[in-house]
Amino acid sequence: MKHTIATVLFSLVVLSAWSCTPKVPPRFTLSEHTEVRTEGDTTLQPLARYFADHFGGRTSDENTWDVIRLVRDTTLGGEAFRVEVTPRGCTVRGGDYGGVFNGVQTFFELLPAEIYARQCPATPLRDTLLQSRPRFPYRSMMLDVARTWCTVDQLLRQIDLLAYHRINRLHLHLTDDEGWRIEIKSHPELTAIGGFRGGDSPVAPVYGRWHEKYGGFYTQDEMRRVIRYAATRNIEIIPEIDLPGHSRTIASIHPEIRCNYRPDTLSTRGYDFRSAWCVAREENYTLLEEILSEICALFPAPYVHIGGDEVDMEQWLRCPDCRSLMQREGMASPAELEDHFLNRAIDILNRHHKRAAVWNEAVATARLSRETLVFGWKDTEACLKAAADGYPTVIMPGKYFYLDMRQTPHEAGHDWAGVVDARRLYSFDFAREGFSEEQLRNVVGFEGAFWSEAYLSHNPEKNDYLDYMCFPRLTALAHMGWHGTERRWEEFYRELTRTHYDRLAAMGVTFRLFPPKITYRNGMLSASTDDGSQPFYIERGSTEEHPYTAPIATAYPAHYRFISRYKTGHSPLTVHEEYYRHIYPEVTVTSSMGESTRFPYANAAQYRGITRTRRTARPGDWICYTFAHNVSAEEILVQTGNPQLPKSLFIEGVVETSEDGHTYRKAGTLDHGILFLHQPRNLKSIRITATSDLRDGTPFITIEPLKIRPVERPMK
Ligand code: TNX
Repeated sequence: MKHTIATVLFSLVVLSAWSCTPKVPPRFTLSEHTEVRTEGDTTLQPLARYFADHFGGRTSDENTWDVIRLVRDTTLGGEAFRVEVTPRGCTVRGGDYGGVFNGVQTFFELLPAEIYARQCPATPLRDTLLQSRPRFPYRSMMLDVARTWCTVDQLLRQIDLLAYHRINRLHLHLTDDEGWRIEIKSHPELTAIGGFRGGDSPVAPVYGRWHEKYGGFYTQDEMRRVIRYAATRNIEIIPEIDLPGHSRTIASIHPEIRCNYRPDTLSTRGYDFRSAWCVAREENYTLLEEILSEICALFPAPYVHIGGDEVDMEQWLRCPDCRSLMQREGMASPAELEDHFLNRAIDILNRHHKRAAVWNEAVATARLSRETLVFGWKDTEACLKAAADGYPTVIMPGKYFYLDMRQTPHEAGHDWAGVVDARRLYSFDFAREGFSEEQLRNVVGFEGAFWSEAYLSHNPEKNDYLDYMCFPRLTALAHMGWHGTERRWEEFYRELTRTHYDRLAAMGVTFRLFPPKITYRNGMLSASTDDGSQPFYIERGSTEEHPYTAPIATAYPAHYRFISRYKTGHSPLTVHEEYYRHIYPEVTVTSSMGESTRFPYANAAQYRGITRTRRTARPGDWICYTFAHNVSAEEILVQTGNPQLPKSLFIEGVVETSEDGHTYRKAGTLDHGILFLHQPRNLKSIRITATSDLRDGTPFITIEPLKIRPVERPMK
């Protein structure tokens, strides 16, 4: 995986421009008469077809004069290319298949954006010579299909989009606590049962839909089709079987793989949440061999990702068998048990001629072989350490590369790693993050990760949310993977707005635009954009969008929401900051479910964070907020749990309010765990009462701070 640093920054080098002779030279014209030839190199045939399909051209020898030749030229490096356009014909040379493919993508960039919609008009091309090579060999996206399953067609569509960006890896997170998505022929139960959760499945519906059984999986035949489709597009599928933690699905189907003790499941209504494989149980390695041998045979990639992240080692410390294994082997910490387990898995992979890829925790002790590919997700420090320890390292710290993070503070998405928009992602800089030359030599590239526990709340049947979360963040990642991290954002932003947005639109991607800028001065509310998009406004109480053409005279800036649109792209709904002004009146929180010691009531009462109860909810259980002094407000958001991550909330419940703390009046029922109280007046207390069982078996309820907007006064 080593590559020299001399793979320097390159930009696309225009070696010679078109000629400057006075008479207009004849130009090469791409049209349906153009023929793509591979000159007998049959391995390039699928690529020729892919290329020609984009403009309705031919791939057979028909003696036309408009010919594009695809040529493998080993004097160029891996994935490097050279594209030449002359009036007599074009040549796309590549150091290998990937190089020719990258050259084809560069050829697309010479054409109108319609090429991505396969509707390219006949196009005359200037004489051109372009050549380039990637800065990093590993330009990747991770898709978590375990939490939210995607259909085969959705995978193929995603592969197409990645390929247009010269992203060359798709890492599929195939198993997790909430699902098992890949057929294992020797263990059909893994998908037959583990492919679905909720309803009567033994796999608890911790995320997403809890009333219905949800899911799906890929048969090996389907996966072979995906692999082939990806390979034509220079994308290698990296499969991940997450071990030895994140394994609750397989542990629910095969409880015998867990540690040798009975857990206390009193507070979880009998559901066993333990997610780790027992390290000491010898039969576990037989099951592992049966699974991994099929994975090795199915996926042609040299690496199989075996996880290694976020293992709950408490389970091992409570297990008499694991403890005696530690003693026998003189292990000082349970982290060495993880080494032991992963080394056994790596032995299996090696026997099947594969190497292991792991998350950064797995090399915390730095005892795995240096052939192991490390994915540094936790933070930059984890990446620096892995690289310093001599591991080939994929850079993906969450606070830059997690595509499930929200892109402004009020948008959908997680925020545990921060707020990450394309600009933030693009700001990752090796020099500033402290990489030495030696560490940089071990960096193989970047990966953007779309974790999907919240995706199920965003209509995954349509691709809109995935598109919105991926683009243009992956456009930025692809750029860094190809060019390195030295370019200024302003330069890339210009490229984004002038070319990429049109290309994304032609691809049919619902991409994200940056929010319009909202200002309020002298009673006038204005919106502006700098990317050519059109802002619209939506008045309070309405859903209708009106084109914004001039500043709006109003004393209530918080009554307007804005969105900007350009072709298929749109910004988030954006409001003036006044909309987010909250008040924090003194309140106490109580509940019938007891208080967790780690997440006490004070967290919610002091508007600091969430509270957890000591146990899960039964019908009749309640949460009560009591104000020190009666409160009036514009709006109060009452919320249990996080509606995007439907776990640990009241599935169904009523909300009541009281002016004296004794007599209550019903204010409404929860919808996905939340209720807005509009213009409540003179409240002493708010009580939420569960009206149904918590069917997902989570061990606790989360109590959120109230979000209270002050009674409105005109601002001008
Ligand atoms: C951490 S990243 C996880 C995932 C979650 C993700 C949510 C990693 C190796 N583990 O299980 O889906 O955070 O952002």
